[in-house]
Amino acid sequence: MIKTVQTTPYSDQKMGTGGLRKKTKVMMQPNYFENFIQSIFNTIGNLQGKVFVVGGDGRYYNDKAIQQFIKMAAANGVSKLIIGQNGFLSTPASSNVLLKNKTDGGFVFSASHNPGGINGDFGIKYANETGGQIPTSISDKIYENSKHITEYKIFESPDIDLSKIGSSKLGDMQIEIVDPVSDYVEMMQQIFDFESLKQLFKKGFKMKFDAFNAVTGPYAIRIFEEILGAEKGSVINSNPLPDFGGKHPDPNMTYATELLAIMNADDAPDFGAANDGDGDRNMILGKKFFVSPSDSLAILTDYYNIIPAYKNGIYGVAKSCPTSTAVSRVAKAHNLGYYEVPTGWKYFVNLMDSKRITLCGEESFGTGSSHIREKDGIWAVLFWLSIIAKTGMSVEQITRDHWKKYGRSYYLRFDFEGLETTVADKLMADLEAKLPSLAGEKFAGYEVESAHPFIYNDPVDGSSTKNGLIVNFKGGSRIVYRLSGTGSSGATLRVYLENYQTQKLDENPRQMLDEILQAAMEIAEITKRTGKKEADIVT
Ligand code: VG1
Ligand code: CO
Repeated sequence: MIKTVQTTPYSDQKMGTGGLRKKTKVMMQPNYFENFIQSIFNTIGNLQGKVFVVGGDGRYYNDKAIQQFIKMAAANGVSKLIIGQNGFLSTPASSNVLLKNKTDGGFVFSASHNPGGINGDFGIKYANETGGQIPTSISDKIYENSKHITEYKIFESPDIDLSKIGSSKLGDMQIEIVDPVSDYVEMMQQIFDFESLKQLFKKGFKMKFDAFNAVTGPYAIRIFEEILGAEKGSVINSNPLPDFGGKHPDPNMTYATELLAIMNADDAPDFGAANDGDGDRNMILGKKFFVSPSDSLAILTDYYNIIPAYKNGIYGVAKSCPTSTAVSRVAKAHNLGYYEVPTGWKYFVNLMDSKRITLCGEESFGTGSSHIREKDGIWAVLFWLSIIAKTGMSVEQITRDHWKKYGRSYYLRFDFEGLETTVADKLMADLEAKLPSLAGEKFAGYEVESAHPFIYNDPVDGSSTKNGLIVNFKGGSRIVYRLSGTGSSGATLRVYLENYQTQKLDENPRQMLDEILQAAMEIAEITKRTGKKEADIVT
């Protein structure tokens, strides 16, 4: 039975950098989730014949949300849903299923690297037929729709059993439950040389992978332990739990404490890695050694031709604006096309579809390629393992070798969290207004060469996006300021600092960035305006 439910709009259903992300309790308000899904359906229009992929990272409220989604899809005339078994699909796996089956879109219920649980966050990522998350032009329409919604449609039925692989029907809609892991594994086997990776582990290579009790556990166990032969226990926190066992599934130096302790011990394994809640981010570690994500992108790009899928050549490479300039030097050396886009993976999609780029990445622990249209955590780990297998070098040697060849971009991101939105907005507006007057000024001994907002003109669809403010110093150092678009409360100011050196390759990043940090604080009047003397999180 199809039921039409009367509803009243919520005013805050605007998608940010990675979809709609809210406190779980906000998402659980009456009709909140349903309003948003109906707004998407309304925006798409006629759903006859449409097929969507659905899954999530297993966090709290996933089970309820997926059931509601299935019933709403059936009531709105969707023809078919492809659903990950038990409601699980990582973001990269979802993009793969979406593209492989040429479906019309995909939904991942996840707040990515944000904590889960009833007191954590919940989110909705919506991709269209490109396999990537929708452009702002579409999310704006959905937002408009959400502000005027008066009713939604839902099929009245008992919950669907998601535990068994196979096909069934709800009303006229077909439901196909698929193994969330197998297609993904197959794709990885097509990209990388699994035989050489098996040899690596046969020789006694040791790794630890932290899945933070989120979605990547089953993928990592299957690939690293069962197929490649890494010893049992190589994957830690591998059991997906609704609250991630209380962990904050953000693979960085602040939250990956368990893995960092393992990798900093004297008996550390050769290699360490972690993924975020929905499996699109990665952190790479060696024995007592951390690889900055911006360096990681540059290093992967430098080694593209050792990977079977890329050995015949790649189109080009792109990074988000705040990501360090390391990859630009590799692009130049290999004579590759090079692009800089605003923060958010969706901006890479057009570049991949138009064959301008193959590889891309962000400083926020995201790297990927055009095999799908999302960043891909396990892909990045397999790429690193491939470089190690090929070169016989350690993570640290590979990275140091890179610095010797190209110089080193010392890089850190400083996050000022929990700011009042009005304070943060004014800080950015005032800073933008004074950028033109900064050229030639000196701060903490650094002279400003140029300062301007980052504006991206998409070469494919002609859209223009302004995101972030850049201050360039003489000598190659720079600051990028921007406000986060993924928070679920208040505002976060992100300050990205880079200091490029060709001779000093072995210094402490924090020290190398200390003066630029002072300059950054001074230029944006951070302490005066926010009361904060230092950043809350440094990654
Ligand atoms: C952050 C990162 C950005 C990333 C986004 C989604 O956005 O900075 O690089 O694309 O999260 O990541 P923001 O607006 O808070 O800086 V994920 O792992 O949610 O998909
Ligand atoms: Co994520």
